[in-house]
Amino acid sequence: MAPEREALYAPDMVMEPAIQSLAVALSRKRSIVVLTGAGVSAESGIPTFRDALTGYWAKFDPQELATPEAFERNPEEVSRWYDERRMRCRDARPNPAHRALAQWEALQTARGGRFTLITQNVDRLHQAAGNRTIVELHGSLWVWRCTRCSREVEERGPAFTEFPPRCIDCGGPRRPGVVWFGEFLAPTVIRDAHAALADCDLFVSIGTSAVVHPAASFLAEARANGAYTLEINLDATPASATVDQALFGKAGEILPRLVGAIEAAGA
Ligand code: BV8
Ligand code: ZN
Repeated sequence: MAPEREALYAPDMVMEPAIQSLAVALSRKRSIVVLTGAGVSAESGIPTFRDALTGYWAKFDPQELATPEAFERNPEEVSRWYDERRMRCRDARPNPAHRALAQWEALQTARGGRFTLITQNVDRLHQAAGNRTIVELHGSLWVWRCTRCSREVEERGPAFTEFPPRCIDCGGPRRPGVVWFGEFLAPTVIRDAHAALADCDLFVSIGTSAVVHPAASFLAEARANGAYTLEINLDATPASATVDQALFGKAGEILPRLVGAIEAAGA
């Protein structure tokens, strides 16, 4: 753990003074990059990616299901899993963590600063909360792509009635428009992420276990570019030992307080 940093846990008597002093420094940052993971959507009722799968899915490892091989082997089962997750997201609304990040971007932009939200999440709750500059690393659960003619449709309706769902143009099987393990991220997304990291003086990792690449390498990249690094997460992760500051607790509780303090500090 970097000597100058300290791990701060949720109890208010410790966290509050830290948030206040941190906020003054963060209010002066010129270019901010935030990386989010499934932990930011947890308080919207969406299980995180590595939460133990329940019910029928308990016997599966999500990492095994989120692959092109799994879809090849059993398109019905994989499309059913994704459609069940799409239904969970359909009932979900942005939580205070999402709203605080949208407020932070608006604040930073109003001050003439830069703010880029890089997300690993596929639920589009950051868009729903009002963030504008979003790099969607792993695609979206709402978009379904034909594996035969590549036609893409955004699906916001009720659960599919056939698995895999079929393409209305060519009848081909459709897959979720997400990036699976072993698949390459879109070149535009990689380009935008590295451009933001090259320029940032603050990097914040929120609600991610920091194990999936290339997202997991962004912290080191930002640090190498001289950025101050902060982690906000429920539990310690491989990133916790290298950030300048770690705040442990729920994103939906910490972020509104931090962004409120940043707003007050810069007023
Ligand atoms: C690629 C879409 C080129 C599908 C996902 C380098 C080293 C090692 C391995 C690799 C490497 N480069 C590439 C790899 C292979 C692989 C990889 O990273 N493997 C690792 C895991 C070993 N990467 C890839 O294949 C990527 N492609 O690089 O292409 C290539 C290919 C092969 C080989 C070399 C190069 C593609 C990766 C994308 C995979 N698709 N999602 C879907 O969603 O189903 S990733 C999946 O994991 C989700 O998107 C999820 O977002 C993401 C990361 O998980 P987290 O978001 O962090 O969620 P998790 O549950 O893990 O953690 C939640 C955290 O929140 C926890 O820490 C918890 O404590 C915290 N939390 C909970 N509640 C709260 C909270 N925090 C705050 N508040 C709360 N309330
Ligand atoms: Zn088609």
